[in-house]
Amino acid sequence: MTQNFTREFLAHILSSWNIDLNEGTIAPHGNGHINITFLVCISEKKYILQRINRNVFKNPVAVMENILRVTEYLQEHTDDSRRVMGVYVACDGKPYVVDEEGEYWRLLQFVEDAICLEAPETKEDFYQSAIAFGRFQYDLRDFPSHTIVETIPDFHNTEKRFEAFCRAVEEDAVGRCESAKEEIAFYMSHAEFYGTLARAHAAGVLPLRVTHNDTKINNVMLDASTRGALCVIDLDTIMPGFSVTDFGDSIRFGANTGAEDERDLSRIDLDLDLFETYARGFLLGCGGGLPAEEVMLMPEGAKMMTLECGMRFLTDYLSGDTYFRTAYPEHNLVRSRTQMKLAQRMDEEFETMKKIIRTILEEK
Ligand code: GN1
Ligand code: MG
Repeated sequence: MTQNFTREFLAHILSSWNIDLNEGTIAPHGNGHINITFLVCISEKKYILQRINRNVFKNPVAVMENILRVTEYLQEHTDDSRRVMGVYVACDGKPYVVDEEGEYWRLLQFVEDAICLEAPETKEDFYQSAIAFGRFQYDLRDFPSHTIVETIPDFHNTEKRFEAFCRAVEEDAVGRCESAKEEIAFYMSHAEFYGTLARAHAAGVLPLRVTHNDTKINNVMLDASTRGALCVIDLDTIMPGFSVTDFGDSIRFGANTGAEDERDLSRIDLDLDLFETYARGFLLGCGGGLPAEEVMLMPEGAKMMTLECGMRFLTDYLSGDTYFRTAYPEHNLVRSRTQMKLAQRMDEEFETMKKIIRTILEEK
């Protein structure tokens, strides 16, 4: 997995797209937990170069085929090149390049005059990100979902995530269970809740749609001058899924008053004003296309994504940090604690969240 990213090596990779780094610059870019990202500048032209994480994406070819299919579909439905982060096809016609070590690389369009935020700076920023994700959902409403490969099976199957978590606790592979007793007990105590969305799906209330599945605000580009919604990025996890988990993951990340890896839990809270703001933007972006009984499950979606993500961080901590990129040994434990605090606040405010959604629906 470890590769030496010398300039010569990266220049060699870029040559597969017929790009000459000779006079250009290349530097690490962004804050993703999974792939490795570089910004390439050649004269005035910029590109995003990424190495795909093969530990996470076992079938990188399918990931790229999904992305190519979806971006081409979206491009056909818009005249604005900044509305879609397109993929560059390499000289051999493929949307990726494989290096000598079998690692997969891709080159993406750089969206000009756009910004990407780690947290909303204003309520309007969050509202715009909601419009972007809602619109993404809406734009793909007629996309043939059966042509999308499920590149990470059961990605948001929280019951399966819980099983994996229980196995990690049982195995205690690196002897860390003792240091996470309270957190383990918390995620165990919600066992009954994890099947809620699957049950709603089985009951016909929650259909499978084409969803993004990683709807953090840092996966949205906003116009740098107007700060209006431009496009959604990081399309690795486009798969069939539920609208309310796309909604919920945005709340988990963006309606938290603190960062995902904040150590001071007194800074973590659920901002109900941001919750409402996002709900309004998302529903507007969706073009009123979601039935009321589906929309009413948005609070469940928010709580599910928070518990699931917290459980995933904790599973990774207990397994020795093999999945998410970490900066220090307890990083994943710290992340699982912020999610725990946020989920506790969601438990307390659950009826308020329900009421907010009901009110928005009644206004229509
Ligand atoms: C990962 O790559 P990034 O940072 O956008 C993860 C998401 C998690 C998120 C938590 C493929 O997303 O599922 O919610 O970290 N992506 C994958 O910050 O596992
Ligand atoms: Mg990302």
